[in-house]
Amino acid sequence: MPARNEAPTVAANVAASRACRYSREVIVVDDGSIDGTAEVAAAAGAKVLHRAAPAGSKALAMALGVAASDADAILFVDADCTGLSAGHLDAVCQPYVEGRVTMSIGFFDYGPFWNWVVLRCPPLSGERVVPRWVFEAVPASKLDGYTIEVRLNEVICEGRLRTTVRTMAGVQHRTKRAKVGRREGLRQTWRMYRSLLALLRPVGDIRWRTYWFYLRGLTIAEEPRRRSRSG
Ligand SMILES: Nc1nc2c(ncn2[C@@H]2O[C@H](COP(=O)(O)OP(=O)(O)O)[C@@H](O)[C@H]2O)c(=O)[nH]1
Ligand SMILES: [Mg+2]
Repeated sequence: MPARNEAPTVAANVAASRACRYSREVIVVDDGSIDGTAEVAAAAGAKVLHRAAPAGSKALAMALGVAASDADAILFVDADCTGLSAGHLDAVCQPYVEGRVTMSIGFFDYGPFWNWVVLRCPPLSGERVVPRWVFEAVPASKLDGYTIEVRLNEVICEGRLRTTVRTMAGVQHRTKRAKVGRREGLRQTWRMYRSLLALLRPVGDIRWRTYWFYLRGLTIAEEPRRRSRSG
């Protein structure tokens, strides 16, 4: 669980991750948080690691966490999720544990229409389980901030491996706007999307057809029922 200044939400996400039936250890990698994230995470039962470098990096934080574990599979969970439960994470892990897919991903719940769209888009979600070799197949030179999810996708797609995606009903995250205010939030969001777009050819090295390979290996899990049937 990479975490940078996520004190309001990290404890609940550590609790959900610890209660996931497939998790053995919850490792939070902090990057110089100044809001007590590390202390809150430790109090919630996580093992907390600190990155030494001055600049934050989600990708390098994840790499440090993976290196500190000997697990065969890694479930990544962002520290800023809201409404996340162990049941959501169990559901994300299950297809992987049963050997049906190499990568299983949970998406935030954007409502019926947007869920339909988002489940079919290139997956950027941080909530995903992969075998450790998939993470380790990303070269160190490509471990760069928010682009890590695209790099994991690249390993899966170029290997023609199977992915499943599902909506995690009721799960959202604290937006950058909520965390750092409107102006700074917009700036950070823009920088994140700019770094993602720059990965694509001709600027970057990701082939457009990678998405086609992704779709060919994709299974979309049944979308959650919002209302239970009466009677
Ligand atoms: N350790 C560490 N975690 C980070 C860093 N940047 C983002 N994160 C964490 O990565 C997760 C996703 O980041 P976030 O900013 O929410 O990205 P978004 O959900 O795509 O808007 C959150 O748990 C962040 O706290 C970083 O530089 N270092
Ligand atoms: Mg987030």
